[in-house]
Amino acid sequence: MDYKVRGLVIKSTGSSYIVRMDDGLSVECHIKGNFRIRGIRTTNPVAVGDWVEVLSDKVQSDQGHSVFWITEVEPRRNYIIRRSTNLSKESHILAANIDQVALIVTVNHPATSTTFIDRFLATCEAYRVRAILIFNKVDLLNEDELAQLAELRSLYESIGYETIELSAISLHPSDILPLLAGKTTLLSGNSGVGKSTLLNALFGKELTRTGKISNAHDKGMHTTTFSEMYFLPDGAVIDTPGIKGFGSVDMSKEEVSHYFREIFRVSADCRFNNCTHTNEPGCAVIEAVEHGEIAMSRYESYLSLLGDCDEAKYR
Ligand SMILES: Nc1nc2c(ncn2[C@@H]2O[C@H](COP(=O)(O)OP(=O)(O)OP(=O)(O)O)[C@@H](O)[C@H]2O)c(=O)[nH]1
Ligand SMILES: [Mg+2]
Ligand SMILES: [Zn+2]
Repeated sequence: MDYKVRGLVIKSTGSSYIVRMDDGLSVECHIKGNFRIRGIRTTNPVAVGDWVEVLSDKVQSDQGHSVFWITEVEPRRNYIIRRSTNLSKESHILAANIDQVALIVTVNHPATSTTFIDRFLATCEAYRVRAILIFNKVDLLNEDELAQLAELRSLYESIGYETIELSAISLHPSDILPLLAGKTTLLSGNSGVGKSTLLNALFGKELTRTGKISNAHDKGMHTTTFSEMYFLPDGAVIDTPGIKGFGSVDMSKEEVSHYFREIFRVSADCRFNNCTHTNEPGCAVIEAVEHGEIAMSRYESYLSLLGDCDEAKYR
C-alpha cells in the first residue's frame, strides 16, 4: 500500500534527499524528473529546511523495501538563494525556512572580502532573514589583523548587525549556544573559514569532515559538498558548502540601497527621491561617505551591486 507522510529535508546530496519524518526516522527520498515548483527557477527544487510530503511507493520497489518520493514541497516561510555568478540565470537555494544566517568571516587565512560580506548581508536583507557575523580564527591573527578585526566589528555593529569573535578550534559551546537557541541557523561563508569546525566543536564530536587550508593560496578546499541540518537540544544548525563569490539576487536599481541599512537611512535626505547616490547633486549618501559617516567599503559594495543591475539590463 502507498502512504503519504510529512517530513523535513535535513540533507540534500543533489540526486537525493534525506527527510526526517515526524516519527523521528530518516529516509532517503527522490524526486521525479518532471518535479517543478512554480515561480522560481533553481538548480535544486527542494532544499534543506523544506517541509515536504513523501510518498512511500512499495509497488516500485524490487526487494520489498520501499521507494520514497517527494511529491510536494510546502510553501516556504523564507529561503536564501544564491546565484553563483552574475551572468548565470540559474539560482541555488541554500536553505529554506530558516530563522537566521550566521556568516562565518575570517580576517585572514583565508581573508574574507568586505564586498563578499556586504553582498551576503544585502541578500539576507532582501530575503528578510536576520544575519549575524561570526569572526572566526582570531587565534591566528597578528596585531594589525586584530586591529582590522576590531574595526570591522565596530563597523557592522554600528550598522545594526550582531557580531561575535571566536576560535572554533578552542570553542566552548556555551560561547555560542545562546545565539542559536530556539532557532534554525544557516552557517555560511567562504570555503575554509571553519563552518564545519565550528559545528563539530558545538556538538563536541566529529559530525562532519573538515579540510585543510591550501598552503599555496591560503584558501579552503571545498571540503563540505552538501548541505546538512544538525539538531541541537534546542534549535538546529545547517552546515553548507563554502561559497566563493556571491552573484547578485534579482533586485532593481532602486531596491539596492534598501538593503544597505545605513545608506537607506541617510538617503531620505537626498535632494532627488530617485537618487542613485552615484553622481547626483545634493546626494546625502555621497556627503556621508565623504564625511566618514558611511564606510567607503560599504559604499563600494553598494556600487558593485548597483553595477550588476546595469549588467542585468543588457543580458
Ligand atoms: N587556527 C584555527 N584554525 C581553524 C579555526 N577554525 C577552523 N580552522 C581550520 O581551518 C580549516 C578549514 O576548516 P573547515 O571547518 O573545514 O572550513 P569550512 O568552512 O567548513 O570549509 P568548506 O567545507 O570547504 O566550506 C581546518 O584545517 C580547521 O582546523 C580556528 O578557529 N583557528
Ligand atoms: Mg565545511
Ligand atoms: Zn543620494
